[in-house]
Amino acid sequence: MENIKIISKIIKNSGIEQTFGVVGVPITNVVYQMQKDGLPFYGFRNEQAASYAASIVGYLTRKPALCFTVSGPGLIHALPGAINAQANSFPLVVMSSSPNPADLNKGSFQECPQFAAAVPCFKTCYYPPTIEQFATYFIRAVRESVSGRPGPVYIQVPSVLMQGTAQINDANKSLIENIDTYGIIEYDEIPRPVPQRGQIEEALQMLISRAKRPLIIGGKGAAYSGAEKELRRLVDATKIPFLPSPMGKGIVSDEDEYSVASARSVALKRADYILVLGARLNWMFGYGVNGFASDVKFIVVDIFAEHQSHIPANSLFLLGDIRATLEEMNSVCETAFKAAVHNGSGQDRQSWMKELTDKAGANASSLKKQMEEPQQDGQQLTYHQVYNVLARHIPKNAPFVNEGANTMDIGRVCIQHTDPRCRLDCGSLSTMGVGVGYAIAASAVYNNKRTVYAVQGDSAFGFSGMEIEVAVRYRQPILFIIINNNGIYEGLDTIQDHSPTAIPPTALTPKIRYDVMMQSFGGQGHSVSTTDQLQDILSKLPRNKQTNEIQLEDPVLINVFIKPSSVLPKILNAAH
Ligand SMILES: Cc1ncc(C[n+]2csc(CCOP(=O)(O)OP(=O)(O)O)c2C)c(N)n1
Ligand SMILES: [Mg+2]
Repeated sequence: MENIKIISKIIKNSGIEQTFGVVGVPITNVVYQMQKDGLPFYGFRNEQAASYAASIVGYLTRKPALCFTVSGPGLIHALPGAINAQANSFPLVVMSSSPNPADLNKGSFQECPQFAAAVPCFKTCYYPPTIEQFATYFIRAVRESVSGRPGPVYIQVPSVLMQGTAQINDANKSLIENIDTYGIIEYDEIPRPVPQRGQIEEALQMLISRAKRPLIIGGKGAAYSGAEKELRRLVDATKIPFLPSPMGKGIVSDEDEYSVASARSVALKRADYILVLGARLNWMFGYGVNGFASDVKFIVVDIFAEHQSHIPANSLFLLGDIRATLEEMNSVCETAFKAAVHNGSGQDRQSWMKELTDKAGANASSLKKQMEEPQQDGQQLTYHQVYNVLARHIPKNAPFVNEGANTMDIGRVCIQHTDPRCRLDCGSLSTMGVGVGYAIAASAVYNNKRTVYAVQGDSAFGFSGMEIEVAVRYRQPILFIIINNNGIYEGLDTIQDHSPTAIPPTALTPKIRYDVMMQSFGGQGHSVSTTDQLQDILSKLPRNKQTNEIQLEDPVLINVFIKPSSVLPKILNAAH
Protein backbone atom coordinates (compact mmCIF):
# COMPACT_ATOMS: atom_id res chain seq x y z
CA MET A 1 0.00 0.00 0.00
CA GLU A 2 1.34 3.47 -0.86
CA ASN A 3 2.34 5.40 2.21
CA ILE A 4 0.46 8.50 1.05
CA LYS A 5 -2.77 6.48 1.27
CA ILE A 6 -1.92 5.40 4.80
CA ILE A 7 -0.99 8.96 5.82
CA SER A 8 -4.19 10.40 4.37
CA LYS A 9 -6.38 7.74 6.00
CA ILE A 10 -4.78 8.26 9.39
CA ILE A 11 -5.40 12.01 9.19
CA LYS A 12 -9.02 11.32 8.31
CA ASN A 13 -9.44 8.69 11.03
CA SER A 14 -8.02 11.09 13.63
CA GLY A 15 -11.17 13.22 13.22
CA ILE A 16 -9.36 16.19 11.69
CA GLU A 17 -11.86 17.94 9.44
CA GLN A 18 -9.97 20.92 8.03
CA THR A 19 -6.49 21.14 6.55
CA PHE A 20 -4.46 24.19 5.50
CA GLY A 21 -1.02 24.74 4.02
CA VAL A 22 1.18 25.46 1.04
CA VAL A 23 2.21 22.49 -1.12
CA GLY A 24 5.47 21.54 -2.82
CA VAL A 25 7.66 18.46 -3.12
CA PRO A 26 7.08 16.04 -1.44
CA ILE A 27 3.72 16.91 0.15
CA THR A 28 1.70 17.72 -2.99
CA ASN A 29 0.80 14.09 -3.66
CA VAL A 30 -0.27 13.58 -0.08
CA VAL A 31 -2.66 16.52 -0.40
CA TYR A 32 -4.12 15.15 -3.66
CA GLN A 33 -4.72 11.90 -1.80
CA MET A 34 -6.29 13.71 1.17
CA GLN A 35 -8.71 15.46 -1.18
CA LYS A 36 -9.58 12.08 -2.76
CA ASP A 37 -10.36 10.86 0.74
CA GLY A 38 -12.75 13.78 1.23
CA LEU A 39 -10.58 16.05 3.36
CA PRO A 40 -10.99 19.75 2.54
CA PHE A 41 -7.65 21.49 1.90
CA TYR A 42 -7.25 25.28 1.83
CA GLY A 43 -4.11 26.22 -0.10
CA PHE A 44 -2.58 29.43 1.30
CA ARG A 45 0.01 31.88 -0.03
CA ASN A 46 2.22 31.67 3.07
CA GLU A 47 2.36 29.06 5.82
CA GLN A 48 2.15 31.73 8.51
CA ALA A 49 -1.49 32.53 7.81
CA ALA A 50 -2.22 28.84 7.20
CA SER A 51 -0.95 28.02 10.68
CA TYR A 52 -3.04 30.80 12.25
CA ALA A 53 -6.06 29.51 10.35
CA ALA A 54 -5.58 25.93 11.50
CA SER A 55 -5.14 27.03 15.11
CA ILE A 56 -8.43 28.93 15.30
CA VAL A 57 -10.33 25.90 13.98
CA GLY A 58 -9.07 24.13 17.09
CA TYR A 59 -10.50 26.89 19.29
CA LEU A 60 -13.85 26.96 17.51
CA THR A 61 -14.41 23.21 17.32
CA ARG A 62 -12.38 21.60 20.16
CA LYS A 63 -10.72 19.44 17.47
CA PRO A 64 -7.39 20.31 15.95
CA ALA A 65 -6.99 21.17 12.28
CA LEU A 66 -3.90 20.31 10.31
CA CYS A 67 -1.36 22.78 8.97
CA PHE A 68 0.72 20.90 6.42
CA THR A 69 4.05 22.31 5.23
CA VAL A 70 7.06 21.44 3.12
CA SER A 71 10.47 20.97 4.74
CA GLY A 72 12.76 23.67 6.11
CA PRO A 73 11.42 27.15 5.27
CA GLY A 74 7.88 25.81 4.92
CA LEU A 75 7.84 24.64 8.51
CA ILE A 76 9.72 27.70 9.75
CA HIS A 77 7.00 29.93 8.25
CA ALA A 78 4.38 27.97 10.22
CA LEU A 79 6.06 28.42 13.61
CA PRO A 80 4.25 31.69 14.43
CA GLY A 81 0.96 29.77 14.36
CA ALA A 82 2.40 27.26 16.80
CA ILE A 83 3.71 29.92 19.18
CA ASN A 84 0.37 31.70 19.03
CA ALA A 85 -1.53 28.45 19.62
CA GLN A 86 0.75 27.63 22.55
CA ALA A 87 0.13 31.02 24.20
CA ASN A 88 -3.63 30.90 23.63
CA SER A 89 -4.07 27.17 24.37
CA PHE A 90 -5.48 26.30 20.94
CA PRO A 91 -5.18 22.68 19.75
CA LEU A 92 -3.25 22.43 16.49
CA VAL A 93 -1.37 19.79 14.52
CA VAL A 94 1.46 20.91 12.28
CA MET A 95 2.90 18.27 9.95
CA SER A 96 5.95 18.85 7.80
CA SER A 97 8.10 16.86 5.46
CA SER A 98 11.84 16.83 6.08
CA PRO A 99 14.89 15.77 4.06
CA ASN A 100 15.84 12.11 4.03
CA PRO A 101 17.94 11.32 7.09
CA ALA A 102 20.64 9.83 4.83
CA ASP A 103 21.07 13.20 3.08
CA LEU A 104 21.29 15.38 6.17
CA ASN A 105 24.23 17.74 6.64
CA LYS A 106 25.06 17.53 2.95
CA GLY A 107 23.00 20.50 1.87
CA SER A 108 19.95 18.46 0.95
CA PHE A 109 16.80 20.05 -0.50
CA GLN A 110 15.30 22.58 1.93
CA GLU A 111 17.51 21.37 4.73
CA CYS A 112 17.63 23.42 7.92
CA PRO A 113 17.55 22.58 11.64
CA GLN A 114 13.76 22.41 11.48
CA PHE A 115 13.20 19.89 14.26
CA ALA A 116 15.37 21.87 16.68
CA ALA A 117 13.52 25.05 15.71
CA ALA A 118 10.17 23.36 16.31
CA VAL A 119 10.94 21.99 19.78
CA PRO A 120 10.35 25.17 21.84
CA CYS A 121 7.24 26.10 19.85
CA PHE A 122 5.16 22.95 20.48
CA LYS A 123 3.84 20.86 23.35
CA THR A 124 5.43 17.80 21.79
CA CYS A 125 7.38 17.04 18.61
CA TYR A 126 7.36 13.65 16.88
CA TYR A 127 9.66 12.31 14.17
CA PRO A 128 8.49 8.83 13.15
CA PRO A 129 10.97 6.73 11.19
CA THR A 130 8.47 4.13 9.87
CA ILE A 131 4.93 4.25 8.54
CA GLU A 132 3.50 2.30 11.47
CA GLN A 133 5.18 4.69 13.87
CA PHE A 134 3.75 7.56 11.85
CA ALA A 135 0.27 6.17 12.47
CA THR A 136 0.85 5.71 16.19
CA TYR A 137 2.51 9.10 16.66
CA PHE A 138 0.00 11.00 14.56
CA ILE A 139 -2.92 9.73 16.60
CA ARG A 140 -0.98 10.41 19.78
CA ALA A 141 -0.20 13.93 18.56
CA VAL A 142 -3.86 14.66 17.86
CA ARG A 143 -4.90 13.37 21.28
CA GLU A 144 -2.20 15.41 22.97
CA SER A 145 -3.29 18.57 21.22
CA VAL A 146 -6.69 18.40 22.94
CA SER A 147 -5.68 16.80 26.25
CA GLY A 148 -4.90 18.74 29.43
CA ARG A 149 -3.97 22.26 28.40
CA PRO A 150 -4.73 22.28 24.64
CA GLY A 151 -1.87 23.28 22.39
CA PRO A 152 0.14 22.67 19.25
CA VAL A 153 1.91 19.42 18.40
CA TYR A 154 4.36 18.77 15.61
CA ILE A 155 4.95 15.71 13.49
CA GLN A 156 7.83 15.58 11.06
CA VAL A 157 7.75 13.02 8.28
CA PRO A 158 10.89 12.30 6.24
CA SER A 159 10.35 12.63 2.47
CA VAL A 160 11.39 9.05 1.96
CA LEU A 161 8.47 7.97 4.12
CA MET A 162 5.99 10.17 2.25
CA GLN A 163 7.13 8.81 -1.09
CA GLY A 164 7.43 5.13 -0.14
CA THR A 165 5.21 2.09 -0.41
CA ALA A 166 4.62 -0.19 2.56
CA GLN A 167 5.16 -3.91 1.97
CA ILE A 168 3.10 -5.76 4.50
CA ASN A 169 5.20 -7.09 7.42
CA ASP A 170 4.75 -8.00 11.07
CA ALA A 171 5.16 -4.42 12.22
CA ASN A 172 2.66 -2.78 9.88
CA LYS A 173 0.22 -5.67 9.32
CA SER A 174 -2.34 -4.55 11.87
CA LEU A 175 -2.21 -0.95 10.58
CA ILE A 176 -2.68 -1.89 6.92
CA GLU A 177 -5.36 -4.49 7.57
CA ASN A 178 -7.36 -2.08 9.75
CA ILE A 179 -6.62 1.09 7.83
CA ASP A 180 -10.27 2.16 7.61
CA THR A 181 -10.73 2.29 11.36
CA TYR A 182 -7.19 2.60 12.72
CA GLY A 183 -6.83 5.26 15.37
CA ILE A 184 -10.33 6.72 15.39
CA ILE A 185 -10.54 9.18 18.28
CA GLU A 186 -13.66 9.65 20.40
CA TYR A 187 -13.32 13.30 21.31
CA ASP A 188 -16.08 13.13 23.91
CA GLU A 189 -13.92 10.73 25.87
CA ILE A 190 -10.99 13.13 26.24
CA PRO A 191 -10.91 13.60 30.04
CA ARG A 192 -12.35 16.79 31.53
CA PRO A 193 -10.72 16.96 34.95
CA VAL A 194 -12.68 18.33 37.94
CA PRO A 195 -11.24 19.82 41.13
CA GLN A 196 -11.76 18.10 44.45
CA ARG A 197 -15.20 18.57 45.97
CA GLY A 198 -13.71 20.23 49.06
CA GLN A 199 -12.11 22.91 46.91
CA ILE A 200 -15.34 23.54 45.07
CA GLU A 201 -17.16 23.98 48.37
CA GLU A 202 -14.46 26.31 49.63
CA ALA A 203 -14.73 28.40 46.43
CA LEU A 204 -18.50 28.65 46.77
CA GLN A 205 -18.22 29.46 50.45
CA MET A 206 -16.07 32.45 49.56
CA LEU A 207 -18.24 33.61 46.69
CA ILE A 208 -21.60 33.08 48.32
CA SER A 209 -21.11 33.59 52.02
CA ARG A 210 -18.05 35.79 52.39
CA ALA A 211 -17.96 38.02 49.34
CA LYS A 212 -19.62 41.40 49.50
CA ARG A 213 -18.62 42.35 45.99
CA PRO A 214 -18.03 39.14 44.03
CA LEU A 215 -17.19 39.04 40.35
CA ILE A 216 -16.78 36.33 37.72
CA ILE A 217 -14.20 36.81 34.98
CA GLY A 218 -14.54 34.49 31.97
CA GLY A 219 -11.93 34.04 29.28
CA LYS A 220 -11.35 32.02 26.15
CA GLY A 221 -10.60 28.94 28.26
CA ALA A 222 -14.24 29.02 29.39
CA ALA A 223 -15.38 29.59 25.81
CA TYR A 224 -13.20 26.73 24.54
CA SER A 225 -14.58 24.32 27.13
CA GLY A 226 -18.15 25.14 26.01
CA ALA A 227 -19.10 26.32 29.47
CA GLU A 228 -21.80 28.80 28.45
CA LYS A 229 -24.82 26.84 29.71
CA GLU A 230 -23.22 26.00 33.03
CA LEU A 231 -22.02 29.56 33.47
CA ARG A 232 -25.52 30.82 32.76
CA ARG A 233 -26.86 28.56 35.51
CA LEU A 234 -24.24 29.74 37.98
CA VAL A 235 -24.82 33.43 37.23
CA ASP A 236 -28.59 33.00 37.47
CA ALA A 237 -28.32 31.14 40.76
CA THR A 238 -25.74 33.36 42.45
CA LYS A 239 -26.50 36.68 40.73
CA ILE A 240 -22.78 37.42 40.57
CA PRO A 241 -21.84 39.95 37.86
CA PHE A 242 -19.81 38.75 34.90
CA LEU A 243 -16.87 40.41 33.17
CA PRO A 244 -15.44 38.87 29.98
CA SER A 245 -11.87 38.92 28.77
CA PRO A 246 -11.71 40.20 25.17
CA MET A 247 -12.24 36.77 23.59
CA GLY A 248 -14.47 35.74 26.49
CA LYS A 249 -17.11 38.17 25.25
CA GLY A 250 -20.40 36.40 24.58
CA ILE A 251 -19.93 33.46 26.99
CA VAL A 252 -22.47 35.45 28.92
CA SER A 253 -24.17 37.76 26.44
CA ASP A 254 -22.87 41.34 26.44
CA GLU A 255 -26.54 42.33 26.65
CA ASP A 256 -27.21 40.24 29.75
CA GLU A 257 -28.31 42.04 32.90
CA TYR A 258 -25.35 40.53 34.79
CA SER A 259 -22.74 41.48 32.19
CA VAL A 260 -20.60 44.35 33.44
CA ALA A 261 -18.29 44.52 30.43
CA SER A 262 -18.93 48.27 30.24
CA ALA A 263 -17.84 48.81 33.84
CA ARG A 264 -14.56 46.92 33.61
CA SER A 265 -12.27 49.21 35.64
CA VAL A 266 -14.69 49.67 38.53
CA ALA A 267 -15.58 45.97 38.61
CA LEU A 268 -11.91 45.01 38.84
CA LYS A 269 -10.97 47.71 41.33
CA ARG A 270 -13.86 47.15 43.74
CA ALA A 271 -14.44 43.39 43.68
CA ASP A 272 -13.43 41.54 46.85
CA TYR A 273 -13.67 37.94 45.59
CA ILE A 274 -13.11 37.12 41.94
CA LEU A 275 -13.79 33.78 40.29
CA VAL A 276 -11.51 33.55 37.25
CA LEU A 277 -12.64 31.02 34.66
CA GLY A 278 -10.16 30.19 31.92
CA ALA A 279 -8.56 33.61 31.74
CA ARG A 280 -4.93 34.45 32.43
CA LEU A 281 -4.11 37.00 35.11
CA ASN A 282 -1.50 38.32 32.69
CA TRP A 283 -0.77 41.81 31.29
CA MET A 284 -4.39 42.16 30.21
CA PHE A 285 -5.49 41.85 33.84
CA GLY A 286 -2.62 43.74 35.47
CA TYR A 287 -1.08 40.42 36.63
CA GLY A 288 -3.86 40.22 39.20
CA VAL A 289 -2.35 43.21 41.05
CA ASN A 290 -2.56 46.48 39.12
CA GLY A 291 -6.08 47.83 39.04
CA PHE A 292 -7.37 45.48 41.76
CA ALA A 293 -8.20 46.03 45.44
CA SER A 294 -5.16 45.28 47.60
CA ASP A 295 -7.04 42.62 49.59
CA VAL A 296 -8.83 40.99 46.64
CA LYS A 297 -9.00 37.20 46.75
CA PHE A 298 -8.91 35.22 43.51
CA ILE A 299 -10.43 31.82 42.93
CA VAL A 300 -8.85 30.65 39.72
CA VAL A 301 -10.17 27.68 37.76
CA ASP A 302 -7.91 26.57 34.93
CA ILE A 303 -6.86 23.49 32.99
CA PHE A 304 -3.30 24.79 33.00
CA ALA A 305 -1.72 23.52 36.23
CA GLU A 306 1.40 25.69 35.89
CA HIS A 307 -0.82 28.78 35.91
CA GLN A 308 -1.02 28.35 39.68
CA SER A 309 2.50 29.72 40.03
CA HIS A 310 1.66 32.83 37.98
CA ILE A 311 -1.21 34.07 40.13
CA PRO A 312 -1.17 36.04 43.40
CA ALA A 313 0.01 33.87 46.26
CA ASN A 314 -3.12 33.95 48.41
CA SER A 315 -5.40 32.74 45.58
CA LEU A 316 -7.38 29.53 45.65
CA PHE A 317 -6.42 27.49 42.58
CA LEU A 318 -8.73 24.80 41.20
CA LEU A 319 -7.30 22.59 38.50
CA GLY A 320 -10.07 21.60 36.14
CA ASP A 321 -11.92 21.90 32.88
CA ILE A 322 -14.18 24.94 33.15
CA ARG A 323 -17.39 23.28 31.97
CA ALA A 324 -16.93 20.21 34.15
CA THR A 325 -16.01 22.37 37.15
CA LEU A 326 -19.06 24.58 36.71
CA GLU A 327 -21.28 21.49 36.48
CA GLU A 328 -19.95 20.47 39.89
CA MET A 329 -20.29 23.99 41.27
CA ASN A 330 -23.89 24.19 40.12
CA SER A 331 -24.77 20.88 41.68
CA VAL A 332 -23.14 21.92 44.97
CA CYS A 333 -24.99 25.25 44.79
CA GLU A 334 -28.26 23.45 44.33
CA THR A 335 -27.66 21.20 47.33
CA ALA A 336 -25.29 22.38 50.03
CA PHE A 337 -25.59 26.12 49.37
CA LYS A 338 -29.18 26.15 48.31
CA ALA A 339 -30.44 28.15 51.28
CA ALA A 340 -27.61 30.67 51.14
CA VAL A 341 -28.05 31.12 47.40
CA HIS A 342 -31.79 31.42 47.78
CA ASN A 343 -31.55 34.05 50.51
CA GLY A 344 -29.20 36.15 48.47
CA SER A 345 -26.41 34.84 50.74
CA GLY A 346 -27.15 37.32 53.49
CA GLN A 347 -24.90 39.86 51.77
CA ASP A 348 -26.20 43.05 50.28
CA ARG A 349 -25.45 42.35 46.66
CA GLN A 350 -27.97 44.80 45.32
CA SER A 351 -25.88 47.86 46.11
CA TRP A 352 -22.84 46.20 44.44
CA MET A 353 -24.86 45.40 41.34
CA LYS A 354 -26.26 48.93 41.30
CA GLU A 355 -22.79 50.46 41.59
CA LEU A 356 -21.73 48.45 38.54
CA THR A 357 -24.82 48.97 36.45
CA ASP A 358 -24.76 52.72 37.15
CA LYS A 359 -21.18 52.88 35.97
CA ALA A 360 -21.90 50.63 32.97
CA GLY A 361 -24.85 52.84 32.05
CA ALA A 362 -22.76 56.02 32.27
CA ASN A 363 -19.97 54.48 30.19
CA ALA A 364 -22.44 53.17 27.63
CA SER A 365 -24.04 56.56 27.17
CA SER A 366 -20.73 58.36 26.72
CA LEU A 367 -19.73 55.67 24.19
CA LYS A 368 -23.05 56.12 22.40
CA LYS A 369 -22.42 59.84 22.20
CA GLN A 370 -18.99 59.29 20.69
CA MET A 371 -20.34 56.76 18.20
CA GLU A 372 -23.30 58.86 17.18
CA GLU A 373 -21.35 62.08 16.69
CA PRO A 374 -22.38 63.05 13.15
CA GLN A 375 -19.65 63.41 10.56
CA GLN A 376 -19.49 67.05 9.51
CA ASP A 377 -18.98 68.02 5.86
CA GLY A 378 -15.33 67.72 4.87
CA GLN A 379 -14.39 66.00 8.14
CA GLN A 380 -12.55 62.69 8.13
CA LEU A 381 -14.11 59.70 9.83
CA THR A 382 -13.32 58.56 13.38
CA TYR A 383 -13.12 54.94 14.52
CA HIS A 384 -16.27 55.40 16.57
CA GLN A 385 -18.27 56.72 13.62
CA VAL A 386 -17.19 53.72 11.54
CA TYR A 387 -18.12 51.26 14.28
CA ASN A 388 -21.44 52.98 14.75
CA VAL A 389 -22.39 52.09 11.17
CA LEU A 390 -20.88 48.60 11.39
CA ALA A 391 -22.71 47.80 14.62
CA ARG A 392 -26.01 48.25 12.81
CA HIS A 393 -25.10 45.62 10.21
CA ILE A 394 -23.05 43.01 12.06
CA PRO A 395 -25.30 40.46 13.79
CA LYS A 396 -24.38 40.06 17.44
CA ASN A 397 -24.04 36.29 17.08
CA ALA A 398 -21.88 36.38 13.94
CA PRO A 399 -18.27 35.19 13.69
CA PHE A 400 -16.28 38.40 14.12
CA VAL A 401 -12.54 38.84 13.65
CA ASN A 402 -10.98 42.01 15.01
CA GLU A 403 -7.31 43.00 14.88
CA GLY A 404 -5.15 46.10 15.01
CA ALA A 405 -4.31 48.47 17.86
CA ASN A 406 -6.96 51.22 17.98
CA THR A 407 -9.08 49.24 15.55
CA MET A 408 -9.17 46.28 17.93
CA ASP A 409 -9.38 48.17 21.22
CA ILE A 410 -12.24 50.37 20.04
CA GLY A 411 -13.96 47.46 18.25
CA ARG A 412 -13.99 45.48 21.49
CA VAL A 413 -16.02 48.20 23.15
CA CYS A 414 -18.29 49.14 20.24
CA ILE A 415 -19.28 45.69 18.97
CA GLN A 416 -21.47 43.57 21.23
CA HIS A 417 -21.62 39.78 21.20
CA THR A 418 -24.46 37.62 22.37
CA ASP A 419 -22.85 34.23 21.68
CA PRO A 420 -19.63 32.53 22.78
CA ARG A 421 -16.63 32.05 20.45
CA CYS A 422 -17.81 34.85 18.11
CA ARG A 423 -15.05 37.27 18.85
CA LEU A 424 -11.66 36.25 17.48
CA ASP A 425 -8.88 38.76 18.07
CA CYS A 426 -5.12 39.01 18.51
CA GLY A 427 -5.35 37.12 21.81
CA SER A 428 -2.83 36.72 24.60
CA LEU A 429 0.21 37.46 22.42
CA SER A 430 -1.36 40.48 20.72
CA THR A 431 -0.29 38.91 17.44
CA MET A 432 -0.88 41.09 14.39
CA GLY A 433 -1.45 39.13 11.20
CA VAL A 434 -3.84 36.49 12.51
CA GLY A 435 -6.97 38.13 11.10
CA VAL A 436 -7.21 36.99 7.49
CA GLY A 437 -6.30 33.41 8.40
CA TYR A 438 -8.83 33.41 11.25
CA ALA A 439 -11.55 34.72 8.93
CA ILE A 440 -10.83 32.07 6.28
CA ALA A 441 -10.81 29.36 8.94
CA ALA A 442 -14.02 30.57 10.62
CA SER A 443 -15.71 30.52 7.24
CA ALA A 444 -14.42 26.98 6.65
CA VAL A 445 -15.76 25.84 10.04
CA TYR A 446 -19.23 27.04 9.05
CA ASN A 447 -18.95 25.32 5.63
CA ASN A 448 -18.65 28.70 3.94
CA LYS A 449 -22.34 29.31 4.72
CA ARG A 450 -22.25 31.95 7.47
CA THR A 451 -20.99 35.43 6.72
CA VAL A 452 -17.82 36.14 8.67
CA TYR A 453 -16.95 39.75 9.55
CA ALA A 454 -13.28 40.78 9.74
CA VAL A 455 -12.59 44.31 10.92
CA GLN A 456 -8.88 45.02 10.69
CA GLY A 457 -6.49 47.90 10.99
CA ASP A 458 -4.57 48.65 7.79
CA SER A 459 -1.28 47.54 9.33
CA ALA A 460 -2.75 44.37 10.84
CA PHE A 461 -4.37 43.48 7.51
CA GLY A 462 -1.07 44.00 5.69
CA PHE A 463 0.63 41.17 7.57
CA SER A 464 -1.44 38.61 5.64
CA GLY A 465 -3.26 40.74 3.08
CA MET A 466 -2.30 38.51 0.17
CA GLU A 467 -4.38 35.74 1.73
CA ILE A 468 -7.63 37.40 0.65
CA GLU A 469 -6.95 35.66 -2.65
CA VAL A 470 -7.58 32.39 -0.77
CA ALA A 471 -11.00 33.68 0.27
CA VAL A 472 -11.78 34.59 -3.35
CA ARG A 473 -10.61 31.19 -4.64
CA TYR A 474 -12.78 29.20 -2.22
CA ARG A 475 -15.70 31.62 -2.58
CA GLN A 476 -15.89 32.41 1.10
CA PRO A 477 -18.56 34.76 2.47
CA ILE A 478 -16.23 37.08 4.36
CA LEU A 479 -16.79 40.81 4.74
CA PHE A 480 -13.36 42.40 5.22
CA ILE A 481 -13.47 45.94 6.60
CA ILE A 482 -10.11 47.70 6.62
CA ILE A 483 -10.00 50.70 8.93
CA ASN A 484 -7.40 52.67 7.07
CA ASN A 485 -5.64 55.46 8.97
CA ASN A 486 -2.46 55.19 6.86
CA GLY A 487 -0.52 53.63 9.68
CA ILE A 488 0.19 51.80 12.88
CA TYR A 489 -1.93 53.67 15.50
CA GLU A 490 -1.57 56.82 13.37
CA GLY A 491 -0.34 57.84 9.92
CA LEU A 492 0.15 60.87 7.73
CA ASP A 493 -2.16 62.52 5.20
CA THR A 494 0.71 62.70 2.74
CA ILE A 495 4.39 61.86 2.81
CA GLN A 496 6.54 64.83 1.79
CA ASP A 497 10.00 63.54 2.59
CA HIS A 498 10.53 59.91 1.61
CA SER A 499 13.80 59.51 3.47
CA PRO A 500 13.98 56.67 6.04
CA THR A 501 15.08 59.17 8.65
CA ALA A 502 11.98 61.28 8.03
CA ILE A 503 9.00 58.93 7.63
CA PRO A 504 7.53 58.25 11.07
CA PRO A 505 7.86 54.55 11.95
CA THR A 506 4.10 54.39 12.42
CA ALA A 507 3.33 55.68 8.92
CA LEU A 508 2.33 53.55 5.93
CA THR A 509 1.77 54.83 2.41
CA PRO A 510 -1.26 57.13 2.60
CA LYS A 511 -4.51 56.30 0.84
CA ILE A 512 -3.72 52.72 -0.11
CA ARG A 513 -6.57 51.18 -2.15
CA TYR A 514 -6.94 47.78 -0.48
CA ASP A 515 -10.26 47.51 -2.33
CA VAL A 516 -8.43 47.55 -5.68
CA MET A 517 -6.20 44.77 -4.38
CA MET A 518 -9.33 42.72 -3.70
CA GLN A 519 -10.69 43.56 -7.16
CA SER A 520 -7.47 42.40 -8.77
CA PHE A 521 -8.08 38.97 -7.24
CA GLY A 522 -11.59 38.91 -8.66
CA GLY A 523 -13.41 39.90 -5.48
CA GLN A 524 -15.63 42.87 -4.78
CA GLY A 525 -13.93 45.95 -3.30
CA HIS A 526 -15.06 49.44 -2.31
CA SER A 527 -13.42 52.48 -0.78
CA VAL A 528 -15.40 54.87 1.39
CA SER A 529 -14.62 57.94 3.41
CA THR A 530 -18.02 58.93 4.83
CA THR A 531 -20.62 57.27 7.04
CA ASP A 532 -23.20 57.67 4.25
CA GLN A 533 -21.02 55.86 1.71
CA LEU A 534 -20.32 53.05 4.18
CA GLN A 535 -23.98 52.74 5.06
CA ASP A 536 -24.89 52.73 1.38
CA ILE A 537 -22.48 49.91 0.45
CA LEU A 538 -23.51 47.81 3.43
CA SER A 539 -27.20 48.23 2.72
CA LYS A 540 -26.69 47.05 -0.87
CA LEU A 541 -24.98 43.78 0.10
CA PRO A 542 -27.05 40.62 -0.43
CA ARG A 543 -29.34 39.78 2.48
CA ASN A 544 -30.96 36.66 3.81
CA LYS A 545 -34.65 36.93 2.97
CA GLN A 546 -35.86 35.60 6.31
CA THR A 547 -33.46 37.27 8.72
CA ASN A 548 -32.48 40.29 6.61
CA GLU A 549 -28.89 39.75 7.73
CA ILE A 550 -26.02 40.20 5.28
CA GLN A 551 -25.44 36.92 3.48
CA LEU A 552 -22.47 36.97 1.13
CA GLU A 553 -21.56 34.34 -1.42
CA ASP A 554 -18.09 35.70 -2.07
CA PRO A 555 -15.72 37.91 -0.15
CA VAL A 556 -16.19 41.66 -0.15
CA LEU A 557 -13.61 44.19 1.06
CA ILE A 558 -14.49 47.70 2.18
CA ASN A 559 -11.56 50.04 2.61
CA VAL A 560 -12.62 52.76 5.05
CA PHE A 561 -10.45 55.86 5.03
CA ILE A 562 -10.41 57.52 8.44
CA LYS A 563 -8.54 60.39 10.03
CA PRO A 564 -4.85 59.37 9.96
CA SER A 565 -4.05 60.68 13.42
CA SER A 566 -6.95 59.40 15.43
CA VAL A 567 -6.17 58.28 18.93
CA LEU A 568 -3.10 56.78 20.44
CA PRO A 569 -4.08 53.82 22.60
CA LYS A 570 -3.89 54.54 26.30
CA ILE A 571 -2.06 51.29 26.93
CA LEU A 572 0.49 51.97 24.19
CA ASN A 573 3.56 51.49 26.33
CA ALA A 574 2.28 48.54 28.27
CA ALA A 575 0.67 46.52 25.54
CA HIS A 576 2.23 47.20 22.19
C1 LIG B 1 3.45 40.27 15.05
C2 LIG B 1 3.38 41.68 15.53
N1 LIG B 1 4.20 42.60 15.01
C3 LIG B 1 4.14 43.89 15.43
C4 LIG B 1 3.27 44.26 16.41
C5 LIG B 1 3.25 45.71 16.89
N2 LIG B 1 1.94 46.28 16.57
C6 LIG B 1 0.99 46.48 17.52
S1 LIG B 1 -0.40 47.03 16.89
C7 LIG B 1 0.22 47.07 15.33
C8 LIG B 1 -0.59 47.52 14.16
C9 LIG B 1 -1.57 48.59 14.50
O1 LIG B 1 -1.97 49.28 13.35
P1 LIG B 1 -3.33 48.96 12.64
O2 LIG B 1 -3.52 47.52 12.50
O3 LIG B 1 -3.37 49.75 11.40
O4 LIG B 1 -4.37 49.48 13.70
P2 LIG B 1 -4.65 50.99 14.13
O5 LIG B 1 -4.17 51.16 15.53
O6 LIG B 1 -3.93 51.90 13.18
O7 LIG B 1 -6.12 51.14 14.05
C10 LIG B 1 1.52 46.64 15.32
C11 LIG B 1 2.37 46.56 14.10
C12 LIG B 1 2.45 43.23 16.96
N3 LIG B 1 1.57 43.46 17.94
N4 LIG B 1 2.49 41.97 16.48
MG1 LIG C 1 -3.91 51.72 11.10
